[in-house]
Amino acid sequence: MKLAHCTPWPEVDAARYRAQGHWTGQSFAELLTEITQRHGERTAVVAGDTRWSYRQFEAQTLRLARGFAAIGIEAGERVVVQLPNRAEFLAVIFGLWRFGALPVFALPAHRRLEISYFCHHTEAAAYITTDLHAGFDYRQLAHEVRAEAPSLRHVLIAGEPGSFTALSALPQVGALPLPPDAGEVAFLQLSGGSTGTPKLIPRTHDDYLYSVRESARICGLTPETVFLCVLPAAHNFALSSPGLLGVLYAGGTVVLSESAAPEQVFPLIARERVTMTAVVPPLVPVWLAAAASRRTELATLRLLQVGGARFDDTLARRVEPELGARLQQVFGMAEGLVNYTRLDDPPDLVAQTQGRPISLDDEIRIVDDEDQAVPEGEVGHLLTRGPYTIRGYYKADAHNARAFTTEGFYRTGDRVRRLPSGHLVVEGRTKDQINRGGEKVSAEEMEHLLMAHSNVVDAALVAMPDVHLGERSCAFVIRRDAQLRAAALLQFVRAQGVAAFKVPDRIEFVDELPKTAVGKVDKKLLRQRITEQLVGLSTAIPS
Ligand code: AMP
Ligand code: DBH
Repeated sequence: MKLAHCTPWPEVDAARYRAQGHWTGQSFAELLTEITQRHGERTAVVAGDTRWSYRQFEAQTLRLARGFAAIGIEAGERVVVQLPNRAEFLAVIFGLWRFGALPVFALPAHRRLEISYFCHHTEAAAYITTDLHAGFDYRQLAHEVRAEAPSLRHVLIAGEPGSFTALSALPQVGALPLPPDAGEVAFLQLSGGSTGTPKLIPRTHDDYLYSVRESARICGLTPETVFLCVLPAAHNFALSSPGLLGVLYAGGTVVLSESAAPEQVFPLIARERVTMTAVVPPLVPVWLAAAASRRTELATLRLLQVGGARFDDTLARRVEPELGARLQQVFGMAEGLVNYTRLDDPPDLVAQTQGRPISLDDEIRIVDDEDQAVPEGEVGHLLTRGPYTIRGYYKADAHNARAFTTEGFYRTGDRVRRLPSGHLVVEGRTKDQINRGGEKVSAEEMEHLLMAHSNVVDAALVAMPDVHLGERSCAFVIRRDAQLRAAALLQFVRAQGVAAFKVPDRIEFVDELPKTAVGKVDKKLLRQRITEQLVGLSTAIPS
């Protein structure tokens, strides 16, 4: 691991993962060369009007790699990538990987505060984004980011560049540096986080590709697989479980969609003969409702993966009868560990559990508050360590001391129980986060943004139940004077430049925040309070 501020696996463990064949020494660049040799004329990527064979895809990545090298981006340098679900996303990341530059994965929803932070924190050399997407002009964002990020030497735009440089117009160098070593960090992935600032996750070629290969095997991928990507491509689920990378590894076809709405997605499934896709739980009822009248469009769909947040078992049982596709639950995390229900699991396990780990070498501990194992079958905190789970976040020493045990186990912040079969059931969480239908909001990050307002004395963000998203966020706020209105406070939060999904769904002004015996804000009580209030509302107002 050459990238500074990363915690490598101890050499004994690394040696074992290599000896077992988990870490093969192949980098992403070498993988692409190999799959292109094997599947050259098959279709690799379909997005909008773009349709690339593996050979064309490889040529695109090489052209970009030569361009990046020509403008002076070097191996080991960080490049913030914020692209919608278009073919360029894949060409850019493989282009960077070709000579060992490191993508830093941002989401299209991120705004000035987040992108500037990623650029700053990673001392990024470049920021690659798009022109327009979902009604938003990313070039405007790029202007703001560039003014705040002194390390940025380049802003590159996929599409109409405005005053920046177009990805399609990069100069070309002849010779490229050699591909990186597979033991090095390949990219920085984003964590949903539970702290004041987002945490970045250093993943190596070796560790990530192990999870990708095994995921492809578990999900039965073949060159005939046609995978539809409707979640943001950079999301760890869509990228690697088995996602875009797993499908490319298997020689299948990746179809990228910028929309997840049935009106756009169902015709695309029919046209491209899509066989599998991955969604977050809130999309399922929407697709089930649409399938009632347009199921014929889903005739080729064989596997629906659902993950990112807890999926309700009643909905789970409707998937196969109503969509005609088998369900697979996926419980994963960008830090590493991924669990799948297996294709041959009995229906009850598929409906009621979040699956079991990828690897026999995924070590699982389920413990109480003192880190002691709970009796088998009981609920406890999930700790994990293994061949593709990080040992530390990037540049986050103080947080790492809390997020990992001294033995290197990652404290997932999830509460789970384990069945005799090894399957895990997610029962809740201890991390201070709101899981808004798969989109994670760190309470502390939003509390800081609320408290930056001169009229706010204190703020606490908690989850409140929601029929569509599972959870939404509610901010309890103590204000200095009653002139401050919720709408103005929300406007203040937005104006700081954050992803819309993080902006509180509700504000409750209060005179004080309840405290626990040790003097911390009692969030359990706040969650209870807002839940009761919402139940009261729904019974008081006839629907
Ligand atoms: P992150 O660490 O930001 O990648 O988010 C991963 C977290 O998402 C996990 O630790 C869980 O809290 C949550 N999560 C992911 N998949 C599931 C699932 N299938 N059921 C419940 N929670 C999930
Ligand atoms: O929520 C996640 O982060 C997630 C869900 C499913 C994930 O990272 C994954 C699969 O790999």
